[in-house]
Amino acid sequence: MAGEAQADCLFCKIVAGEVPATVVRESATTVAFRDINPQAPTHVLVVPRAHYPNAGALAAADPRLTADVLRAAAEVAAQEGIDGSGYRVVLNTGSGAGQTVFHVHAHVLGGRGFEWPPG
Ligand code: D5M
Repeated sequence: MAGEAQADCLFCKIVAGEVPATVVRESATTVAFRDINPQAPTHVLVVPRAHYPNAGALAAADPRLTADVLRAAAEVAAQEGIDGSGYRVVLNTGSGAGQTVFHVHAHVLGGRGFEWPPG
């Protein structure tokens, strides 16, 4: 069923508390935790508790939950104090774009300058 936890999914295991993570914010529908390999002074991942493989699948199945993830990203940025200077929200989609974990996650990056286009 859409959104159901996947036994082999790392982020489902973090959501379930089966794999440890440094959780910085939680809601009824989302969990935010620090990236294990930070690419900026602040690097937090926001995931929906429900399992969807990528942003497109999430948006197609559950627009409200998609909004929850984006709102949580903004709340994390404010909580981390990076909203004033600007921050980046990244949703890598597909292995060619660098997605390595196929449970949708929004990277919230800040605390340094960013270039455009991204690498
Ligand atoms: O991003 C996947 C991200 O997930 C990548 O930046 C590393 C991070 N990661 C991998 N394992 C963990 C654990 N166990 N805790 C926290 N963060 C983790 P992608 O866009 O798929 O490349």
